[in-house]
Amino acid sequence: MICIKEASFLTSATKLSFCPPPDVMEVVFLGRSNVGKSTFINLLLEKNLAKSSSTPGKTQLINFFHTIWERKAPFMQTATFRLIDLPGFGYAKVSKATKKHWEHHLWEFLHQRISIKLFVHLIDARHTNLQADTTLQNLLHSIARPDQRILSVYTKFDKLNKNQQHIFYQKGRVVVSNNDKMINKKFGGKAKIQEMILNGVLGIDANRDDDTKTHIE
Ligand SMILES: Nc1nc2c(ncn2[C@@H]2O[C@H](COP(=O)(O)OP(=O)(O)OP(=O)(O)O)[C@@H](O)[C@H]2O)c(=O)[nH]1
Ligand SMILES: [Mg+2]
Repeated sequence: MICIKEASFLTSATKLSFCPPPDVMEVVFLGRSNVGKSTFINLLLEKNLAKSSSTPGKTQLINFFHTIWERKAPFMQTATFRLIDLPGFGYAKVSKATKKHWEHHLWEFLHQRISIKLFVHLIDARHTNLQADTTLQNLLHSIARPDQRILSVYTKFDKLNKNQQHIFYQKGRVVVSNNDKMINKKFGGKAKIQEMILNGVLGIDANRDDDTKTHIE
């Protein structure tokens, strides 16, 4: 059982040089625009901190949130880390040059930021084979250091029919229905996702015998 002891907005940055010093562990949320990054952060933190919108391109800055998480069982453990909400990629209503500039900027950010312990890649459960997601996945695997973890989370699970949902369960994928303010009970609910995030930050690896450990890709 995890308790979010503190969760607050820290700062926004327009570029790498404006980010706070990388002196605290961080989790970064990545994915296409409108996939549900900001909504997912709010769900995890049980608070409306990250701005979400039905219009793609809502998040335009690198937003940092300060958090303190506490695990009560099987032993007491407290962890302080930041969550980073990024603008989505693939947002069409900006110029190609702006897009290119941002992608370069993002790549630089992900590669150089030594405080990142966990990359959370959000993928729309209805569109699992998009080139943009494959490219990001490959990129993350190519840059991840041994102390960094990658977790794929499939959003908008509520939009799938029962048969489609069954396939996700069979594959053991991490699924969420952000809009319900809950994560499917059959999957393990919000508590399980919070466990995965905390384990990922702390570098506790997957173990098939214990389904509260992070599924590392
Ligand atoms: N049905 C459903 N809607 C969702 C889910 N997650 C997010 N949404 C909705 O999708 C829209 C986009 O959510 P955001 O959290 O703003 O998405 P984002 O990835 O932060 O978008 P950008 O900031 O543009 O990159 C909002 O209208 C959310 O309510 C989900 O799991 N299911
Ligand atoms: Mg957002």
